[in-house]
Amino acid sequence: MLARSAVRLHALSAKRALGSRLASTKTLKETLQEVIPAKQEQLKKLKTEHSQTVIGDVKVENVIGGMRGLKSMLWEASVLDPNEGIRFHGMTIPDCQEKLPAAPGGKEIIAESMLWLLMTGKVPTEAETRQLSQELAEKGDLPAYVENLIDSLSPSLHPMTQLGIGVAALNHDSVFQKAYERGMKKTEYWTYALEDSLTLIARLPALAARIYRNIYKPGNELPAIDKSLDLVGNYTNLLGYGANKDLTEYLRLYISIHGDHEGGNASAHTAHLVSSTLADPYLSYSAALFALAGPLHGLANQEVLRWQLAMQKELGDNITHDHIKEYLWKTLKSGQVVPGYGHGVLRKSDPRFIALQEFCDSRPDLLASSTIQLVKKTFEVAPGVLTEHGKTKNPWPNVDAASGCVLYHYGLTEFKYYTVIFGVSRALGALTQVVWARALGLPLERPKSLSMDALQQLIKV
Ligand code: AMX
Repeated sequence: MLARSAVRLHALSAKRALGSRLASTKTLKETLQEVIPAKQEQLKKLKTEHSQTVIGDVKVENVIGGMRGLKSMLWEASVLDPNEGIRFHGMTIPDCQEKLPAAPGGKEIIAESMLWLLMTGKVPTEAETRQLSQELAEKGDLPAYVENLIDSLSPSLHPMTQLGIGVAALNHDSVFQKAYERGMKKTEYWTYALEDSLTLIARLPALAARIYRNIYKPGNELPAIDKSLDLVGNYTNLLGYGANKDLTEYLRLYISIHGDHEGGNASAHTAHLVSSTLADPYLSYSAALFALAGPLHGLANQEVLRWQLAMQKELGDNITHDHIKEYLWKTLKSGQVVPGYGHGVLRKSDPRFIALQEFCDSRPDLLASSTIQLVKKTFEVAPGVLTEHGKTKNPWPNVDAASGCVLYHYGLTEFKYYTVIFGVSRALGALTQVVWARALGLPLERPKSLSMDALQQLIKV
């Protein structure tokens, strides 16, 4: 009964959304409906004609080395080149900056235009982008049961733990889950996965901002979702920084270019693995957030700032390159990693780091900031020190070498919160994959594991 009424509600709300849109503008769902058949056909051809074609070897180092470099997952939205960095459906970050629509009055890419590109492989028009913003804003309010749940959590609970809990609880309203219980057809899976994914993305700003308010600004009133704003415009507003147009533009850029980084990174892979069990998008993305909460992954942006502030505290003002060099060696000799440097795949400076540096270079206040200057100075020294240290395969900065420091400059100084912003961003790519995995009918993930004895047996052969 409950299942049927939820599904009816889903159909009704879709109809209502369709009714209020511009008649000539296609929705994201309609555009996906057009592009899915060709991709299904492409996969069918790959399966029938090339299932047995060898594209690589499995070495012992892959098995004991965290599966690095093993080509073993289908991921459509983006591909990471070790030297060139990320490409979203073939488009580099500068391509996206040139072609994807910005917010009215803004210059930077917005989450909606990036989401459209990731989902469909197409550059959205201005009208399509605005319509998606409107659709997300209309779905953006948090249900009362999630507000109550988040308000009941201890403010000492890490913001990422709270975010994961909130996202998992949103599955109370999962239309995918309800339709599955009702017995939907496999061909319908992706439509319900899309509906849940859009609702989740839409609700993330209100959820993430509520966590911020509860922990850092208790007693502050949370504004209502502004139906005329884009997703990140609303997020900054809810965080209480809406008046800072530069911070809003920074977050638009950061959230868009950080939205997907192919499939093998721990959070994206987790979402894909969990959703392959046909767990709904909320549960799948909640699991991903707990992978993101690890210091070798998403927590790095908080760690970079902690590391940099400790350096500033120890060395005072007027920090020279030699001071930084010494501090880097001290970090390395104490057995710690230098946060913000190195990468599992990249072998050059991360183009996302470069895009954030360019953002800083275009604003005098950021150029004059001692925090941002220290990021730059560290970048001038760290690759040399890490190369001399000789362990990391990539001595160059990743996106997190800069990301938190810009937030800090703009007054968003609660760095334990930074990974939550990463979590809002990565939903774009991870949920795109959840939708496509259902559209393509990808199976349950189940790689083969081996014990050391079993591995040795194989080596003997
Ligand atoms: N500082 C010191 N040592 C480093 C290092 C760094 N920044 N990066 C890698 N190394 C070390 C590794 O710890 C490893 O040492 P070990 O042999 O004693 O275990 C060795 O170099 C080889 O590692 P690698 O193959 O170059 O890297 P990886 O694929 O195993 O790990 C990453 C990649 C990102 C976890 C690692 O470079 C690191 O820990 N960087 C610092 C943390 C960080 O910035 N993470 C953010 C990543 C981006 C993101 O998810 N946001």
